[in-house]
Amino acid sequence: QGTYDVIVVGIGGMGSTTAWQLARRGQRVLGLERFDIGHGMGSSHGHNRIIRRAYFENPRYVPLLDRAYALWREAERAWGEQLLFVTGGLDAGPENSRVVQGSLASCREHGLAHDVLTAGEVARRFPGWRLAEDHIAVYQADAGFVASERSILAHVSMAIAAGADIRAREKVLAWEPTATGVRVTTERGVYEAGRLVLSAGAWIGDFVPSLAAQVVPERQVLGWFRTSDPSLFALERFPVGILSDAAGHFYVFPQWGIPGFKIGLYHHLHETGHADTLSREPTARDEAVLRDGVRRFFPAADGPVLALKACLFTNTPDEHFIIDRLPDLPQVIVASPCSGHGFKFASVVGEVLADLAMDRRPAFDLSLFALERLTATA
Ligand code: PYC
Repeated sequence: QGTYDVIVVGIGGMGSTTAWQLARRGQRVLGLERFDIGHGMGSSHGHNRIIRRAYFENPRYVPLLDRAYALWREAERAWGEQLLFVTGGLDAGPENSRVVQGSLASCREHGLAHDVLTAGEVARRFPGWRLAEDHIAVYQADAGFVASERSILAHVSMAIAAGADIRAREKVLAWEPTATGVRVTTERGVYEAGRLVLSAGAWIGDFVPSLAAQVVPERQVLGWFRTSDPSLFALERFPVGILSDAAGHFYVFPQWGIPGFKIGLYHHLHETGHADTLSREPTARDEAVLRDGVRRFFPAADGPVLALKACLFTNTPDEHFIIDRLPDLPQVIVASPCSGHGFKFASVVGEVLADLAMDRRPAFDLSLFALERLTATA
């Protein structure tokens, strides 16, 4: 029913930016989304996601972050709406924690401006935060958040305006290689293209069965809590942050979008399964897990719950991304499992995937995200 240069499967965070980057370069793009554009079944809903440059996970992400920041600003100029909000950010916890030491390592390796603050200094500068006495924090002024839901809508709109053929509520049933590229069969039609980008998030294992055992969808819950003093949680006074605790890593946001202070806990209740069957219905237990962090570290936000939303992580064994071509089928590019920390990179990943789909060499070292590292240990 149609022939394209590139088919993008999954029009969420990564797929929407990829479709835009390809369409603005004049590529004939088909974007296929199984749910609605801007849906609540995947990994990007709940309004916003943290962006931070002092990347505790690995300093090798920092060059990508530099480009991600620039591309978020470029998308804002093209679209005419703010997508990136700078609030400052704290990476906090015991001095020897991975969050603090990893953040400092990225600062040192890349010469990032930062302050190291004691718990008392954090409380004085940012009174919504109450760290434990033995905690310290790395403060980075240009951290903040990206408006994730708004970004998907903006990029899809810009992709369509640039000529992309975006179709939602169209589930992909199968794909197969052809002599010239790929054929994709959906519930509504059959399409061919030279290249295929699989950015299907938590469903990636359905499209690349050889990866299914290695990429694990996990249920994650976000909570919004009413505060006793909203001014403590305003954008200008409350930095985003990651807080290392015995319970795991809490991550927090100032009040924006849904009223209330927003908090999540990485790997929440460690509930894994297939993306179709993991519950998106929040429970009282979900609320209790988050409220425990609120009470201990953000006591002025211990008011009634205002919203709870379940979304999905897609975890690799080492929690680094997958961005690569399939080894035997180089016309097929996989970019999905972001292990819960991917959205901030969507702007640059869209550029990288467009480069790969157009056989251009991306400007970054992508070896951290290579498929080979997973198959080598399988
Ligand atoms: O990458 O900042 C992050 C993040 C917070 C929660 C999950 N990921």
